[in-house]
Amino acid sequence: MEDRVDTPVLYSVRMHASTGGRHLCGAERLVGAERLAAVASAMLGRAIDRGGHRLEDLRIHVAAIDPARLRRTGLLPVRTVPAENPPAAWQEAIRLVAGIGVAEAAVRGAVEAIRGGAGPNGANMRGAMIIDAVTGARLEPDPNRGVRVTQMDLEEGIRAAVQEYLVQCSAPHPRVMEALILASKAAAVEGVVAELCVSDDRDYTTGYVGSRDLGYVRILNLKAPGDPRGGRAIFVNGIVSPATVIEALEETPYLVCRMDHV
Ligand code: WAQ
Ligand code: MG
Repeated sequence: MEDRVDTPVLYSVRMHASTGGRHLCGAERLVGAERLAAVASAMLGRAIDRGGHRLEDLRIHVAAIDPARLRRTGLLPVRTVPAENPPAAWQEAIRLVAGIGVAEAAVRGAVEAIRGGAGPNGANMRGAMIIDAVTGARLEPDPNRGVRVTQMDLEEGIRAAVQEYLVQCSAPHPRVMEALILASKAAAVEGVVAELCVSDDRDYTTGYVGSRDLGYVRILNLKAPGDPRGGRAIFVNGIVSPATVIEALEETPYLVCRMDHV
């Protein structure tokens, strides 16, 4: 599924825009030198569009990636499961995740946390909960922030094919592509069993579960329109230490470079 390769140097490009210390928008890519200027400029444009006159601070950080650390993996295959309402959708999510070796109590704990606001004060977290697949214990070092999955992108050569694939899947929204790239990396990290995600956007009601075995399974109506609660749970097995898994999720660059299923 995953191997080391020699590729021309890639750069991690990260943008973060804020106002009064509050996050406005962010983006990140892994690109070759020849595309750096275009990608940074597109990020700047996007932040200006989103932030308008509220935009106070914008940073773009560019860092070369050590080719020896780069991992390559495949895109998870996508399918969509309909559900009539949130209770039915959650039941389906729990059934799927419990079906691949996560203790049902651990999944239910994650679901309750996401529905109630996973941070200590009932707010949404910036990152993901890390949950022991057997005991259900929360393992993320900072329960306010959670663990941010970063350092991943599509290899430029398959971007158009992935876009076309998502149109065929009736899911052309750019946020699906972003989530699918994140989920493809998370699923490839050793020690990760499954991921569960609900958007924190009030009117985006589709969520997903992801894993190497399940693929990327979109679940409709995971929450009612208008509900601002969202979150992510990443279930880990005890074989790899949590610190190692977290380090890989946050720091190891992954390039999604294949669509094995198409
Ligand atoms: N790493 C870990 N957790 C994150 C990250 C990240 N990079 N970004 C967001 N989160 C957590 C955080 O708790 C958010 O509140 C929550 O996930 C949801 O983030 O196929 O839009 O960016 O139609 O709102 C799924 C698409 C969209 C489903 C998910 O998530 C589909 C989405 P959001
Ligand atoms: Mg959001």
